[in-house]
Amino acid sequence: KWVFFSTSEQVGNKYFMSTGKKLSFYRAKAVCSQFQASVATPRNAEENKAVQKVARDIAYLGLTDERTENRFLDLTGRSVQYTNWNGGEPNNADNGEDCVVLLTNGKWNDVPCSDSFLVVCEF
Ligand code: GN1
Ligand code: CA
Ligand code: CA
Repeated sequence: KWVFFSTSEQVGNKYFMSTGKKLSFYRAKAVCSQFQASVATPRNAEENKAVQKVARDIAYLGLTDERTENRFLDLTGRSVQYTNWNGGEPNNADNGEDCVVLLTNGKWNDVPCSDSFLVVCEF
């Protein structure tokens, strides 16, 4: 199945690209893996800005606290240094928010992993 990546942003040797499609987190991971890429995980403000530019809507980031509540790990299982939570987040609303999205203002919010959001991969 063909997947087209439209916009891209480069920071150092990292490229962020979006397919423009909205998927659950599970499917977002699968799409990025298919290209030996991973779901975008900004490590600093510059990378966060780059993902914000690529994402024309609310987009998944490659972080979850599904293993231990309120301990957000990247997809390799490491804890992260850089975070950019929106005010009041993460709040694990309805006891069921273990995935993370980048809002259009660049801030982060935890959301249910089953909800569909834009896929941004990092290469
Ligand atoms: C949204 O719709 P509401 O208010 O129950 C959001 C939460 C945020 C909250 C902030 C699926 O929840 O993650 O913490 O707003 N839910 C979704 O007020 O985006
Ligand atoms: Ca959670
Ligand atoms: Ca939330």
